[in-house]
Amino acid sequence: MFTGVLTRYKEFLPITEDTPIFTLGEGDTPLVRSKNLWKQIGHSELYFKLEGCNPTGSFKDRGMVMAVAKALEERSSTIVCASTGNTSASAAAYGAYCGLKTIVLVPKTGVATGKLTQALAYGARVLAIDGNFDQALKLVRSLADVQPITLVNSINPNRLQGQKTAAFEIVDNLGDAPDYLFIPVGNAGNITAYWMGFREYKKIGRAARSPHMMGFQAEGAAPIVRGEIVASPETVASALRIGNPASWKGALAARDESGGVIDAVSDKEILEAYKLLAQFEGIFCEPASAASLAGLLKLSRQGMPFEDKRIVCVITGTGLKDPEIATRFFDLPIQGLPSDLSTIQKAVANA
Ligand code: AN7
Repeated sequence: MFTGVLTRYKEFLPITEDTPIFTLGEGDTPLVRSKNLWKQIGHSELYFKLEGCNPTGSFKDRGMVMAVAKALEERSSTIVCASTGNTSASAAAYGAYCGLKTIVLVPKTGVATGKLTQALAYGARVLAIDGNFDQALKLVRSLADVQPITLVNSINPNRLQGQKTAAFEIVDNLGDAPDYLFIPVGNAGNITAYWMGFREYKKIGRAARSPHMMGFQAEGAAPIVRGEIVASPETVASALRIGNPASWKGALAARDESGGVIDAVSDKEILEAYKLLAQFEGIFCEPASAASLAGLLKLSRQGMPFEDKRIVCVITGTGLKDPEIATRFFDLPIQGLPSDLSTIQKAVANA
């Protein structure tokens, strides 16, 4: 039976007798075996963890359910976050469910339409600032310091606690950790959370090993790869437009402790992977999510051997979040035709 992450992984989470337990259906997302692309990647045993199947369409829900449960426990009445989009959609949904006032700060330009629409639909106050994500995060941090508001960005440790459950699920599904975990990196919360999850499971013997953590930033927003803050992060993957990640140190620790890498992929590589996922695996994700597969393809082409290796690519959010990018990039040839059988027959024959 479906339980949600708070119930399923209660013993691993900061849950007390006073923590309310609820779920909007987050977690227990599919781990789908690659049908076609594994052949291009050194005949690996390749899986995709479909985090777009969470209730608001991204992995953020795992952390949000925990952060909002703790906010309720602390009798908070307002939650706030900065976001490139998905965090705001998730905060707005959980805030609505719990009767909390939700305030989200987003960059005025570049947030995917679907994400903004979600925040508005769930009834959040959306404040669009004349600045980027990093500036928005700085503002909400200051705000939460001076007002009785709960910050639900991933600097709230409850967020990472909830998000680590995705690593638990992978091990529970596969019977052990994979050899490699490929994951997009923006604010670096998710890679930090996965690493925490894998480490915890190994420590108690539920996993015999832990994976190499392979994090990928977008080239125009790759502060960790470059070793310096990026003042104006730019990439087609709007979710990853982050120039000063809050969990920078967590990402470095995940890389170094696991023998992994943090590398960058270009917009071209991201869009290529985005298309391959849709057209060879039937997985429509948002561009940011394709950074994991783009990273894997890049390393594979550079000659890294993956034969028989068990690999999981985390697909962090659904493609429906960003219909404009899809329409622009896929350049969909929609054929307008009269409602006439012989015309349709000809079109079908030529398809
Ligand atoms: C689809 O919503 O930062 O490295 O404000 O939406 O944990 O930040 C989103 C990030 C990957 C990067 N994939 O994860 C936000 C936000 C998708 C995302 C990331 C994001 P982190």
